[in-house]
Amino acid sequence: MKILHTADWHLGKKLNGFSRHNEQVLILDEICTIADNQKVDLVLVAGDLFDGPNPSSESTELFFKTLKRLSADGSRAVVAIAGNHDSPERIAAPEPLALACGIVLLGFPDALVPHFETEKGVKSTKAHPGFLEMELPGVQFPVRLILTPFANEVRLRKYLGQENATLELKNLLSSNWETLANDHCDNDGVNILMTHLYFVPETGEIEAESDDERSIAGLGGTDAFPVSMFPSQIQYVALGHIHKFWKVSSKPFPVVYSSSPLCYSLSEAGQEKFVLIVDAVPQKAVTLDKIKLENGKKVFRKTFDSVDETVSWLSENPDVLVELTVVSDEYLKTEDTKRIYAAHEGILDLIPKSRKQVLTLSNPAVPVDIQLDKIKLFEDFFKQKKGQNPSEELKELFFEILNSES
Ligand SMILES: [Mn+2]
Repeated sequence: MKILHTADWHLGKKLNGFSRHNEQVLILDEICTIADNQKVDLVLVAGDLFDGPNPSSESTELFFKTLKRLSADGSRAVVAIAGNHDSPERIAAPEPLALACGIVLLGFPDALVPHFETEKGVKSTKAHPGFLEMELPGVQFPVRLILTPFANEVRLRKYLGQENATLELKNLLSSNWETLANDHCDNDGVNILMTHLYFVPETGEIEAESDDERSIAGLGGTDAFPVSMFPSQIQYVALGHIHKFWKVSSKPFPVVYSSSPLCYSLSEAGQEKFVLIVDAVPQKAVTLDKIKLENGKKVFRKTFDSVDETVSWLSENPDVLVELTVVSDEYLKTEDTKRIYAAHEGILDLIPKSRKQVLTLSNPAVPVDIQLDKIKLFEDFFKQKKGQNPSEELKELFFEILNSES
């Protein structure tokens, strides 16, 4: 059977105030086309479906349209779990409608999926809190899913004590997974685990979380978990949370972050984005295929030495999002700033930077002399604040303001 693994859609996400909605429409269309072309039997969406707990109607509509299309009129199963950005209640609310189409939406880690069956033959055959077994049309064996939406001390409060909640959470998850796997995951079916948490390898590389996700540990969230927590019956672990494609571990089975479909923060600048196609049969190692997504805008962080260089790069790369740093001797003039912004629609930020040493008020190069004339004082002040000389234009403006006040 073929499984499409995606995650971290973050519908409604803005980057430095830039709406990504139009890109999200295109990228989800691309994912639907891949699911059709690859003749996928099951789609897994590993959390952070929306960017926030109260998505707009625009994002909600896109979400349901996409799930409906992915479900191919009830002939393909679609399973989506809540991530840390999602409201678990809101994700779970449309369950009765969604199940009728073969779409499973899980909000809480202990959710129990009611029995469902579509006319085209997607059918639940067993369910426990956090576990679902299904029969799929054209697939000769059952697929078992251990499903854990984002879990932290808050969302699992009723199961955890007050002290050392993080360690308790780890023990609770691993013992729960172990029990579910022992009870339901034998060699007659395909056994998959999907969750939205931060996992790290037993040793070696640790992946930095993106700007967006870094704050989680501080928000009543969870620390990194080791991959050794997964039960041995599992053949593939579909993860969400880290926005970069990352195979956390490949033995004894792949534990993988699929990547988000778009670059959602500047720390993801330059990343390629993927969906994963997992080919699975009982008792065998799965095969994994990365399919690169093409429809998202590239995100860049660029530094240029002159305004001309900046403008020429911008005109050669019209369809990207970019954070610009422009290094110069003199502070950027208004006309320079205007020229740069006029050259491009996707400037996330424009950071002027001086070649000279930056002086600060706490460390001024010269003590302030109030006998100096006002223009000279303004120049010194500007130099201290910005580390550059004010332009003639700016000095003239200051002079004008001085005169108008007298
Ligand atoms: Mn995310």
